[in-house]
Amino acid sequence: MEPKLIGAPLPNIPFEERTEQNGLPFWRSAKNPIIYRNPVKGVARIYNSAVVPFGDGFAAVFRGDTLNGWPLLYVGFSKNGYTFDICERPICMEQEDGKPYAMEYGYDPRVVQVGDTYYVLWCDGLQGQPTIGLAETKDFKKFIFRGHPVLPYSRNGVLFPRKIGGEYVLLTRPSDQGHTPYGDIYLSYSKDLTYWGKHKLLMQPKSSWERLKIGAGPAPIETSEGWLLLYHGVTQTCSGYVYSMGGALLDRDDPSKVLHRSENYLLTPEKEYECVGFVPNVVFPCSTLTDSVTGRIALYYGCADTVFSLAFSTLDQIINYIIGS
Ligand code: BMA
Repeated sequence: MEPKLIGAPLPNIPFEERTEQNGLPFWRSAKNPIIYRNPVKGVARIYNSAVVPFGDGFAAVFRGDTLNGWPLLYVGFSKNGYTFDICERPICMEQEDGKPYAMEYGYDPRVVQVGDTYYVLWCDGLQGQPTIGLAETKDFKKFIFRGHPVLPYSRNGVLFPRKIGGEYVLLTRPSDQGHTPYGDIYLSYSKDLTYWGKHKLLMQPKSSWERLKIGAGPAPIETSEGWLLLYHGVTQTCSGYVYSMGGALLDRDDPSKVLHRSENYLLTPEKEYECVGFVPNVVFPCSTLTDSVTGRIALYYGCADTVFSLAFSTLDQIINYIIGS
């Protein structure tokens, strides 16, 4: 039986036929990078960011680094998934009591749609210390801050796109204050998105390309074979960190069970825009679009902490690779 994507059709998914024959399941867009340096006034670089279906097109929450080097979150809208109208003003959130939420910094956002609500998770500063921020929006104009699910220090907070066994499930990567030289992926559970517990270790680094640390990437994708988790893995070389992408399949009813995990990376820095930039040798996946009719998957990823790109695959190619490698 062909593996199937569980979810809605997305006939306008950005997609291009395979161009690269390198034995890996993903191939890059010929239009990469789709967002280049200095995309709007005041923003030097947009990279690790999330794109979701919205209306008859797409909405995005971008990580944008300002001209003074500070990371903030920005909204964008697109009809085709390639070109975005990006708002020049960073996102201003309000708290549940209507008062403004003073975001110290924000980076590496993920967005997941549950019903008619979009949940945004990002690396937020809690009195200066990095941890996960959670907010909700219905229209990408008004964002309501919903607190910090876990204590500092943590990064790479990613929510599953539906409750599992009556609970929301969150992936995090506990860390430290700086360029954390370690990291495993953990699961936490909540009935109400406010109180989180039952923390469990999900995965630790395994292969050489990810031996330093791993962190969840886009929101897990529900498939007939389990939850497809794409994640980043980091290795250390004598000239710095290298960020690649791995893949695993988790049990649909109990995502703490890893059914399969690829020994080899699914994407690694190869192109000049991935190898050269503000931080060289980084591919950092943060979101996917999926079309359940064709099995097509579009992956958005940041490159070298400088530009934003797209890659493509289909579910069968990814599953065969993860199970076979
Ligand atoms: C991580 C995060 C990412 C970044 C990566 C490489 O710690 O800060 O935003 O892409 O480092 O610099």
